[in-house]
Amino acid sequence: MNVKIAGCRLELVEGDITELDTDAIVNAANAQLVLGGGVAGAIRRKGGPQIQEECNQIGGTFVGGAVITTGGKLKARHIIHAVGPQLGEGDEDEKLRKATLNSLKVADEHGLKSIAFPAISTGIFGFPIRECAEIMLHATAEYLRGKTGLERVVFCLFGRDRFDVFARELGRITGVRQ
Ligand code: AR6
Repeated sequence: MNVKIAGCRLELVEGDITELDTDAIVNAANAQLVLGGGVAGAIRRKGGPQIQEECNQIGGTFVGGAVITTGGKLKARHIIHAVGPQLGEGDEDEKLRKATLNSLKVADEHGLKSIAFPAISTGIFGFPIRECAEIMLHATAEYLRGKTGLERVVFCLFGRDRFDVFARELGRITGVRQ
């Protein structure tokens, strides 16, 4: 599913984010920047040890923050490590919104043209998928209506069910149905 928002293509795909060749892929990180399971585990396995070493140099960031490393051996040249909230810690919606906006900002600051997001916080961190879709898609649409050099933003969803939730939510926001 594809829509245009202020000249930028916003795309939904189903699959493994570590296979994508966007300028950056976003890692669903923790505040310590220790690559654990889920998306982070796939990045660690396919990208090689260099990514964790770069994370160790940075040391960590706040919940809602985003930092950048190289993509190691991955097709994507950069990884943007975005820290989403854990369900139950408080102020989750705003933290997820900030994690999305800060990732887009970091991409722009580095002159990147394309970025791919997973559904941050909806795996090990336990945040509900529908609310995630609403928050991340709204934040992205809002960001793209401002000044940006981004040409393509992808949401890469693991499994048909999660893809369908994002597709419904994107349809609701843009009025486009597919
Ligand atoms: N490609 C795309 N999406 C994926 C992939 C993949 N390869 N693998 C999982 N997902 P999670 P979180 C989906 O757990 O909830 C780690 O230990 C998954 O189905 O990766 O933010 C980190 O180090 C779910 O919908 O991230 C942190 O400590 C979504 O990606 C913590 O988990 C996010 O799941 C972060 O937890």
